Amino acid sequence: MTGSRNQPAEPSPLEDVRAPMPAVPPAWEPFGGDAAIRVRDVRVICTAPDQIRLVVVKVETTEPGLYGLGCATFTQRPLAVVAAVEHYLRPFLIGRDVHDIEDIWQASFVSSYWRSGPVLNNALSGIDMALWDIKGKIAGLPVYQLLGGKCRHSAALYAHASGSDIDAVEESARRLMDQGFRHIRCQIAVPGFSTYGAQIVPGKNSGQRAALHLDPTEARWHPAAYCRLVPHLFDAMRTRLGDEVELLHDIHERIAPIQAIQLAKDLEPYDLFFLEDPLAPEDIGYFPQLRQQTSVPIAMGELFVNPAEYVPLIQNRLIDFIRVHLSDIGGLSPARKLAALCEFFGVRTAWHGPGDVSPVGHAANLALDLACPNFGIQESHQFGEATRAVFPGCPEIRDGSLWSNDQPGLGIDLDEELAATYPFPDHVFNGAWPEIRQPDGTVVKP
Ligand code: GCO
Ligand code: MG
Repeated sequence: MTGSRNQPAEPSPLEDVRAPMPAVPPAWEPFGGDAAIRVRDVRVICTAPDQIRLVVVKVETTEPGLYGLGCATFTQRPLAVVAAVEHYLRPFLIGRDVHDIEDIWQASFVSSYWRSGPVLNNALSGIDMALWDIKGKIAGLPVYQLLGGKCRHSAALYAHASGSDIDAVEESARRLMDQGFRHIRCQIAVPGFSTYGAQIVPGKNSGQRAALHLDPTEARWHPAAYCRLVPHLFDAMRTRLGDEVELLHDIHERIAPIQAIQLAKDLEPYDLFFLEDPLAPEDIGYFPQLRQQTSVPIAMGELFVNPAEYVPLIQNRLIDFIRVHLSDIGGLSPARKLAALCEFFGVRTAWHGPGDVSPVGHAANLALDLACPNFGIQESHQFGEATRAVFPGCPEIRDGSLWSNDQPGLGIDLDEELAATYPFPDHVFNGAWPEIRQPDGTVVKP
């Protein structure tokens, strides 16, 4: 706009816009100087040595022979994670300085605008853990040293006892106690129903059954029979196994919130180490009521994918153990912050560690277990020989504890040639979580 004839002309905003722009330096260039070690390529390796579909990301660097491995296993939707890494993260990350773990995580996280969720978090985890592995290799130090060093020599484990009746669960628990385990998760089959964690019949698709901890050919479920049976199981276990063993149970979000509150109260006399996933992630609003009504220690969170789910439970002191699945929250970087947050609220760690966490993911769990003062317990999985051969350096179970080697990085490798001989199996349900329904046909949560 020009001024009136009697006033000096004011500069027009439009003219400003049309004026040549001064040269602006680009907002950002990849960090690191000429000597930086950069991401040369990102590859995804899919393998199922024990019939469980595992996804591992390999970040290759400009330094010959230097690479890192990260767990990106989302066994029910593995190919979606592969696509997220190959189509989106790989081109986004090639050329970046491998040292910039935090910056790479933050930039990748927001680059999809819509964020979190198991697919994108697993993809991010594959990259993130691999970068920690690389940083350790460059430093010549195990990752637990980068995280502050050891607080303990090994991580106490809990193992899974299960059976078709109380005697069978006792026998299964005693076998584990004989192997040195002092923390035993007890799960019992409810006759005629597909109960989470119940005895798995070996045979066809046994790997998938091992991953899902249930028999996918039995598709019915009713919560009332389960809620009646479980207190009897723990009454018997406490009487028969004595007071020295720690007992745990996983509800696996199978029952209504008010049933979970009642079951927690019914289990109080048996002095559980923890009661796991009493509520589905959709029902976390019930935690204050649960907490007010029972002193049973609560472990929660293997299904969480977003800080908005877990931060309030910690901040309000509503749980005792945080149990997230590292790759499902985005990897080691968010998990180490979460562990530190938990420390200030008296919450202990119990990272999710089933067979559908790859040995690389177990190595990342273990790095945190060793370095965090507020470690609580680690879930164990006894990998089969085939998986151990594909992943040299897999953490070792001895005397009911998990032991790390002292190799730099995560201390674990992947034999790609051998991995390629174990392609993904064709599972029933394509490996997805099977539909379990109440007798009237209503779908139930896992
Ligand atoms: C556990 C879990 C697992 C999950 C499995 C889903 O506590 O170990 O509940 O068994 O069911 O990881 O794929
Ligand atoms: Mg569980």
